[in-house]
Amino acid sequence: MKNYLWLVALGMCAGCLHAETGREAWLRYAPLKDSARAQYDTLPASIVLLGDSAVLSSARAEMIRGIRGMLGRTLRIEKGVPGESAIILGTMESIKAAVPALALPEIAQDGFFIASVEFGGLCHFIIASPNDRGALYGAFALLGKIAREESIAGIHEVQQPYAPVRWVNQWDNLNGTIERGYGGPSIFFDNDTVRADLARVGEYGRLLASLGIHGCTVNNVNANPRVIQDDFLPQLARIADAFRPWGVQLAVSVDLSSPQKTGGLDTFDPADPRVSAWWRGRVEAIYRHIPDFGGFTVKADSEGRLGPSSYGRTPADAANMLARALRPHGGILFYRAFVYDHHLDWRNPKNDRARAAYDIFHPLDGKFDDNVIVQAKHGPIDFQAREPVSPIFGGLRRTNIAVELPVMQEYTGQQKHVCFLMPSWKEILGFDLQADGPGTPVKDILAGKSFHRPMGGYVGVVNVGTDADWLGHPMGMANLYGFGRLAWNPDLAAETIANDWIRMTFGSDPAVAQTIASILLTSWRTYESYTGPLGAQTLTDILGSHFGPGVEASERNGWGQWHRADEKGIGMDRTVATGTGFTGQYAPAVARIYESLETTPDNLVLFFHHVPYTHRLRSGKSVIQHIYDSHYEGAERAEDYVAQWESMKGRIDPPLYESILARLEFQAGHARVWRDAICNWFHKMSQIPDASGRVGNYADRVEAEGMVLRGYTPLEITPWENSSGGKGIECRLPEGCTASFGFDRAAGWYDMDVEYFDQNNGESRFRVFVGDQLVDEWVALNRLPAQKPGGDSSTRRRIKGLGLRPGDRIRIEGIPDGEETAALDFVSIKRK
Ligand code: GCW
Repeated sequence: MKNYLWLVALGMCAGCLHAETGREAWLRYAPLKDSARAQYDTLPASIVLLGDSAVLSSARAEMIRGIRGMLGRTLRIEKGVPGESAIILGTMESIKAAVPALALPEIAQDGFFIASVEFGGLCHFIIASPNDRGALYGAFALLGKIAREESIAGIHEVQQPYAPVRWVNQWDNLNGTIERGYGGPSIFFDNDTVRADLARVGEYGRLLASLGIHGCTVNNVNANPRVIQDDFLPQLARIADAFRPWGVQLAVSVDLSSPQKTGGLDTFDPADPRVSAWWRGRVEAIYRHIPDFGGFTVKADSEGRLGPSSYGRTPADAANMLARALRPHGGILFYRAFVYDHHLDWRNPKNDRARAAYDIFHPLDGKFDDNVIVQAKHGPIDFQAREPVSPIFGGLRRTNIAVELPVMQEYTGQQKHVCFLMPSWKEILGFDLQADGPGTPVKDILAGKSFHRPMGGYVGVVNVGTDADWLGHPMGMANLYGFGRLAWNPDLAAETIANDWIRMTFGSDPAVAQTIASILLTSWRTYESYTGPLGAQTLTDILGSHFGPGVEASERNGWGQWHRADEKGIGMDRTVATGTGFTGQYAPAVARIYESLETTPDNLVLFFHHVPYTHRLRSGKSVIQHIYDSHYEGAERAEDYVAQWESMKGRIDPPLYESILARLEFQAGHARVWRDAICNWFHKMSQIPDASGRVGNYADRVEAEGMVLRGYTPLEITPWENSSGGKGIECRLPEGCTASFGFDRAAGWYDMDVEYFDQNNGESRFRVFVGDQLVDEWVALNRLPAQKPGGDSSTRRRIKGLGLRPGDRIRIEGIPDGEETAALDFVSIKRK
């Protein structure tokens, strides 16, 4: 008995030790199976580091950690090249000095050379780079190959980054919240100070380094001026210290009005010498604390942020003033092209927010200093599920430029929905802007190749938080991994990236790999199809959370995310001939495609043209039928992800399996909320029926407001389309309320969905009874961006396999909590 208990305890403990939280992400270094391990038997037993920087030491430590984890061997540290085979790690220069006979290739900064070479009659492994962090990247690359069980026999490989700049931004506020962050509070800040414990910052630096990312702007672009005040600098220096061993440079976002807000000046005019002197002083102070400081990111004249326009100056005036302060220290200035007027008059059909970046920045081309990078979102609006590539990338030939990509899925499901963005980013990076005829794809412009620029590249907005899995959804990390891989090599296929990520995160079970790949690789189009169709943008509540449906939220206000849907038709006319003229910002060959309704691809037709609902797409379908069909197909695919995942039971670490299952179930339910909101809105507006008869017909549903209510009271939901029938019910009695109805269909097995509203300002409890029997109970605990019943909070609880008979009474008990009223929308009962 005793022994038995002991065994159970041991089993449980081993389980705890190996429970997957997602914190290790793709750097788990899980032990390989014996069969896979054998191919690495020839790997040397010792490691030599030629050099002693912190970054090189990380490379050696990482090699030891990875080999120990995956192969169960501890590499022996040697001081000089030993008389036996060794892994030799260092800069090209140091390796050449130690082994002059060795021929090494020419490699760009951050690139590396991994080779098994023979000298002195021994077979060694070389990892060499022109710079320290390149050697670290080489170490990660070699370990990645082993983790993916790839052969390294006779390896002789050079890898170089496609673009010189590969950074990330975090939108963390100093109070510890994160703007558009969905993975918990900040790992950097809390309560207006830098956190005492920066362990997660070091771990984040390691993840970034493993992808070749070398810079991180840590605070919100809506910047708090305090971040560069004297008393904050020693704190910032601690963050830089945590990043440094991983070759990640620290940068901060600055508020351009700081000289006036906190600097004691009566102006922040970039042309005023007192202002530039103030900034020079700040920059010098920063570099005294952080000698390898990376630079500044600037958001100005945008969404209420002050900027150079206050003084009639241009973004170039402001950018250069800051860049000149940074230049003597080697710093870079990222100036965001997200500059637009959010008080546009929507009544004027010629107004168009999409034009803003090009209209403002194109005339300034050639006026930015060489250590300025203009940082532009990938599309002309804002991280929508689909947009055309921003014409700004073809419009700046004498300016460094970087693309800003949303790793955090602000407009693509906020990591509550799986939405793997590589297929989207591949389209963007591969898109040929034809600046000089064919041959200027975005990836080449960013790399500086097209227009011979010294700098340029990639900035991912990531917003990791303190959640164990960093982003709030284990699958969300595939976007960070993919961002880094594409920034390094935009020619990688989305499939390769997905497969590599899966292997490193979930192991080598081929069935697991196939299932997850099939979910990931279809997920962006799935999300697009149940949210914003045909380039109409995400159709979310743009005035609030950017999460649930909000068809009209973008219309008739100054934000300019209009899609101009009315009784007759939908879409923005952005043509030169009759619209806003936006298409004219592209080079003629591209402009021609978008200018004509006939040649514009269906998936962007509503971005460029206003058409009647009856307009026939190139696919042959009418616009309205496409809207209906795509939403039904998308919601069905989301449902299918649940089934696909369920077939993985037993093959994945149980807690991880369950947590992903819960998220996929939420997604499938929320996809249905999206489907119904969008379809019903367009149905009502257009008065055109769905050819398949689905829209508006929900035979399996019982509306909550139609049930027998005790305590519950009916509730109008706004906007109406975000709930079934425009209404729900709420309970304001602390002791709880009930809603019940009789089941009158044939006896059999059924699945029952209870659609309820889960807000973040309370934890209501629900219990469901069939007759007197309790069949399910739960607490509304999901972390959703919602404070009222509606499209952001609508959540499905699926109770599977209920045996029901005619005459059964089904009763739901709700107990409210806090501001949350245990609100219900409907119950749907479907035959199994
Ligand atoms: O889409 C908007 C977001 C803002 C964000 C802004 C930007 C940081 O809603 O939260 O502000 O984009 O990119 O500056």
